Amino acid sequence: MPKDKFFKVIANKEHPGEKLVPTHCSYCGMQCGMNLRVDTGTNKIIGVEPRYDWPVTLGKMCPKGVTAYQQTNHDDRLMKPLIRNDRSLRGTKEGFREATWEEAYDLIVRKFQEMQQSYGRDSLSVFSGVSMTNEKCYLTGKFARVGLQTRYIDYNGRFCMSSAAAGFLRTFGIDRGSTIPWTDLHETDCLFIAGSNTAECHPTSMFRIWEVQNRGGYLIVADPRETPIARRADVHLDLRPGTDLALANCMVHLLIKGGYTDERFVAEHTNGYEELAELVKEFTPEYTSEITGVAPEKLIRAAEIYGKAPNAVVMFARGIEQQHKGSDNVSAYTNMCLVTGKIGRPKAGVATFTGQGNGQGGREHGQKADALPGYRKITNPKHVEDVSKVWGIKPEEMPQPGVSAYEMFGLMKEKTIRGLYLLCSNPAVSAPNLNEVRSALMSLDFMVCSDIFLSESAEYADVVLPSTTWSEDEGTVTNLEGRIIKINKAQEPIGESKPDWLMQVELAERLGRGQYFRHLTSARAINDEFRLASKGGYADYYGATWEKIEEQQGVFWPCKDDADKGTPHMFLDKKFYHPDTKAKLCALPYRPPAEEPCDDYPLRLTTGRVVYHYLSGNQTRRIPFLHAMCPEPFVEVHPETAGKYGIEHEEIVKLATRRGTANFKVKMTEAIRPDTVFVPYHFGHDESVNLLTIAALDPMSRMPEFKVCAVQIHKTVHANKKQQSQSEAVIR
Ligand SMILES: Nc1nc2c(c(=O)[nH]1)N[C@H]1C(S)=C(S)[C@@H](COP(=O)(O)OP(=O)(O)OC[C@H]3O[C@@H](n4cnc5c(=O)[nH]c(N)nc54)[C@H](O)[C@@H]3O)O[C@H]1N2
Ligand SMILES: Nc1nc2c(c(=O)[nH]1)N[C@H]1C(S)=C(S)[C@@H](COP(=O)(O)OP(=O)(O)OC[C@H]3O[C@@H](n4cnc5c(=O)[nH]c(N)nc54)[C@H](O)[C@@H]3O)O[C@H]1N2
Ligand code: SF4
Ligand SMILES: [Mo]
Repeated sequence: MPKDKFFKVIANKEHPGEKLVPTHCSYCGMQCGMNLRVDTGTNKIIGVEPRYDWPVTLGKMCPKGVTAYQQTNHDDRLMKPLIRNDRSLRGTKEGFREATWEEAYDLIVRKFQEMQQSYGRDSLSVFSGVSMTNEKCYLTGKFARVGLQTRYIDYNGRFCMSSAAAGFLRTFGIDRGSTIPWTDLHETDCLFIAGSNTAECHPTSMFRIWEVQNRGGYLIVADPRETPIARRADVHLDLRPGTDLALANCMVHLLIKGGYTDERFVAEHTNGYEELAELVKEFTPEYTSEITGVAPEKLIRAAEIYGKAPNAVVMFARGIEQQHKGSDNVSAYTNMCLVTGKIGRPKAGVATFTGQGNGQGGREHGQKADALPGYRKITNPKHVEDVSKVWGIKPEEMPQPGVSAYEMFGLMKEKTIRGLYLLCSNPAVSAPNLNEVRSALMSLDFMVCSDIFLSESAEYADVVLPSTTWSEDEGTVTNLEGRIIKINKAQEPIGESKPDWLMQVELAERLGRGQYFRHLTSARAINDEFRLASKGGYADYYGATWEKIEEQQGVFWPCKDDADKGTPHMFLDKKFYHPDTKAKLCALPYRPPAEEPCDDYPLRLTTGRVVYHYLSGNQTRRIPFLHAMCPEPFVEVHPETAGKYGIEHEEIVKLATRRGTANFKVKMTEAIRPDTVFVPYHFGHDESVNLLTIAALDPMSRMPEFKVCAVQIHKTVHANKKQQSQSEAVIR
């Protein structure tokens, strides 16, 4: 396809009567390139084909991506607003009636105004998500602060990218998820990957990872489970969940001991080396082995490989980040790049596997409790002034910072927060310690939920608003590299569904705040304002126009103006974003997980994903192929552990923590440590593993410790017949 046709609709010559709309997948941060196939008679999406011309993924897609199009015209789509007429049925699918948009808006506006009059502006809250475009994420932040005038807004990235963000901000003074473009990855000499199940969660990165090994390079993987990448790794560091900080400190210990440090780089471009060198002295392979359970020889071999590699990339994901010391883990692993000087040049650096499609852009433009567009701080008077100017408000009208996602539920329970506008997230499945979260949702006076399907969280709502899918609207998304890309509209919104930005503009009008929103009549108009609002911030998108995105196959931020082509490689000039331009080496003492195993709760529970489902599963559980491949959750148990408890493969067991219990079918596997069990979290109601997880929060990032808590495992008599018979189906 000629480049100038990059995101223009093209005729499908192979299938007359069809057109192809170039866009990207709705799901993960890879944002694989795809063409949506649209029937030109009905103007409906009917299929998909990969886009070979997309440089990041080169025509690769995973099972979720090839079926993503089936969401758009799915029978379960919400077509009209719903109003709850029976509050006693909250927490169930029952008790709703269909309504017109006017009725729904009237009710929302009346309730919101009543609550704010009686209990103050901050009695309302907004909880959002980053499966939305930058334009929607930006507008949601503005809608909370200017439309609703509340301080309480936070989002699901708090459960996802917040530790990476906090760690990178501390180390570099800026938080761009990858310091290099993905197109460099396969050319490096060593990949050190910690806490990422890349093959299942970012599958279209795999061809680059295998290519490193095919070229004679090395792969080191740190994961308690033998995931597909761990299986093929040159060294698998099979650590106990929650012990990464010791492992990372040990790597730095061994890099110093082996003489692999770059003294000149350390002296000229970093601070804190002396303190770090002192701290890591203690982390000998033997001592670290006691904490992590990883054999000392493996630790030594891993450090040697990384140390000797001319170029290397340290990569990580939620395995290390979803801990109550996740941001310390991020800074500690990043120390490896800094002490060896393997950063600030092509093919070397650090990257986190950003989770959601717009996990990067969505965290930069003001959905966080303390952040404003362009990664500005709501506590910085200059930043507030800059953004207030763009928004047309007085700086003193800017609300104060709010609290983090999980903490909002605490405020709901104590009735400080009384109303919730939830969009693009399903916390009744995905938040930790669900018994608490579900009772917080029950305690609300009034709740609005905008979604494409009736989610488990929508079951708690008083009004449900039907939103459009990604394929029925346009805008930009920032992928896991930091590359801003364009999502294109392939069909008109189904039924009466509307894009979230339009709901907010219309609600603002009815709330008497129309003057700040009514000029925003399209995604394009929002993009213009949002680029301006980001101008001069750390995450400067001002120069990333839609035209430039098309011309260059995406634009890497920062991109300051028209002449700026963007920044694929970070720190090429060895200047970091702290005032003295130096990166900070962080000396971070080891701390155990918030909840260690004990006699009563003897095992470690960790949670995560499978390739067939996405997050809370509200989208993927409805796709027939994905459901058939993985119809229910399971618990991975090592045969040795199973033997100890007299448990068999495919038997239903009960898991119990200090917070709750849930039953799962056993998947017996040697690919997990005997002291650890694993459950994927994509399922709702009593199948949610989050009934068990702990909400211990990282003090810096406020990330909950999804990745480790203490658990009991019990044999069950097959009392639950229904579940037993359902469980005949295949597990993965
Ligand atoms: N198929 C699929 N792909 C996805 C998603 C999805 O839901 N499904 N979600 C997207 C999103 S939003 C995200 S955030 C990413 C998540 O991507 P990942 O972080 O790769 O996924 P997880 O399965 O949560 O966890 C990764 C690994 O961490 C390991 N782990 C657990 N505890 C520890 C620990 O203490 N230390 C270390 N080093 N490792 C540990 C687990 O065994 C697991 O293999 O995936 C994205 N892609
Ligand atoms: N135990 C455990 N829990 C976890 C994790 C873990 O590893 N273990 N991981 C955490 C992580 S990394 C994440 S990212 C969170 C994610 O958790 P959630 O935020 O719950 O993620 P989703 O399932 O993507 O929820 C998005 C919802 O919005 C809907 N939706 C999709 N597109 C749109 C749109 O354009 N507009 C609107 N209004 N709605 C839309 C979807 O149907 C879905 O119901 O889960 C976290 N929870
Ligand atoms: S790897 Fe991620 S973006 Fe690519 S097709 Fe799969 S879910 Fe979609
Ligand atoms: Mo995530």
